[in-house]
Amino acid sequence: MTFSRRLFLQSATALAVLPKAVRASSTDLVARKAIQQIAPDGFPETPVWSYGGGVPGPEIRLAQGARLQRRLVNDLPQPTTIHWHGIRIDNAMDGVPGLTQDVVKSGGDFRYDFLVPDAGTYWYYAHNRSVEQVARGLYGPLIVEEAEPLDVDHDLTLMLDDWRLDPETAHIVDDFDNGHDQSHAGRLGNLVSVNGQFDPAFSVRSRDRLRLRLVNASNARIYDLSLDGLVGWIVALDGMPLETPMRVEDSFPLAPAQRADLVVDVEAQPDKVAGLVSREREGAFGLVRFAVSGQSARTGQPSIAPLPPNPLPAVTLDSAPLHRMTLQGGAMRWLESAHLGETLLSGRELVQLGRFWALNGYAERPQDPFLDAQRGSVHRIEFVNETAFPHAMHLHGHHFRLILADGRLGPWRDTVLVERGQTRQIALVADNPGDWLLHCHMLGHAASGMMSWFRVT
Ligand SMILES: [Cu+2]
Repeated sequence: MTFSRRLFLQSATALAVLPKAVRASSTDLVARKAIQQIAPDGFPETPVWSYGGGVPGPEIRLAQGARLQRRLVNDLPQPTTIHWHGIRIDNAMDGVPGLTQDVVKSGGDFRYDFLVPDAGTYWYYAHNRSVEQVARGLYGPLIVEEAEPLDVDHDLTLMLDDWRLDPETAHIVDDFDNGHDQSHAGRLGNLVSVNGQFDPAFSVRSRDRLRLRLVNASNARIYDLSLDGLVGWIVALDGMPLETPMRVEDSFPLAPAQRADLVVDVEAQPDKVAGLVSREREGAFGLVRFAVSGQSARTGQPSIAPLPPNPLPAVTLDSAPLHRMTLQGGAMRWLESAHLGETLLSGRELVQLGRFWALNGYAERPQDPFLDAQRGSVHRIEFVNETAFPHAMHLHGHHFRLILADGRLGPWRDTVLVERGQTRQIALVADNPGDWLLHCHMLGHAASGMMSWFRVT
């Protein structure tokens, strides 16, 4: 038996209860082993690694500008840390081992304590041996609320994950360092879950208005999302409001670590099912179902107001220097050579060490920063993808603006998808002091060479 998605789609699970916004009362996040039903009913349960006993970990919700305090307690057999993705955070709280903190050893703990300046949809996850720890389930949502809540009937956080499960035992296949995955598209799985469940369903009314907070927690899968029986707008990307909400006409990509906030109206009639669908090369598959019963008195609106802006810096490109970062290596474009520290190694030697990728000729985080920026200075970074695969490039501690093909400034993001053969420019205001990681968010790529960093002083 294989875990075909079609099979999974036929074995529908029970209607899920709409989650209430749980305000975690405890200030501890305990990283520990747990058991969870990830595969459809009838399959065995899956041993996972979790924050607090479930995948995803508890939804942390707080007001914009509030202070987040959580003690990470490590009850796992491996050292770990937590990274708070997309938060323009105090550098010491960024959770990067060897750059901003020491690993938290088994039995140890660490107190995270920082302010959240921006409203939006963020997430947290393990940043030590992420290729294994995130694949085992160490992630959760972090929601920073706007001062005025949106007028919606349901505010739903939907965390997408892609699991590689043994079809007989439903155990996670533990080949995290598989060289074929790492040198190709990364670790792709055979079961997609939403909020740690296969094919969950939510109960809604026709004409209900929903806010969907989509988070891609997958190691490597890029979703191509479209709506079925729903109409609506993207109102924020990577947490940051769009100046003009974008109508969802067709499909839109969601790369690893990226988020999209949607406001959608349920167009499907009572007794029908609406849904969120991913259209990928192998075919389309449903991620979430919305079972429609009854009708709301709402009337659809032709447009929607933007979310209030976050306190982001102004971007002036006039004299901004350009820094090129070349993405190199991987299958079909194998590295001829690259540096590990001071040493230049041949492609063959690098492959033997499990290094398949390089950023500007370095197959690991280099000694010197890619960019040494004066606080407040503006920079253009140009990602040149010379590889045969897409990469989701993520900068820590900052959001940046995409520079569109015609030179205008595009949306704010913290993770940019650079397709194979593509060149993409971003504009960065380096206004957050510290040492910040810059890496590919296909976690197997990061583990096998695609890591760099920049410094702001
Ligand atoms: Cu990559």
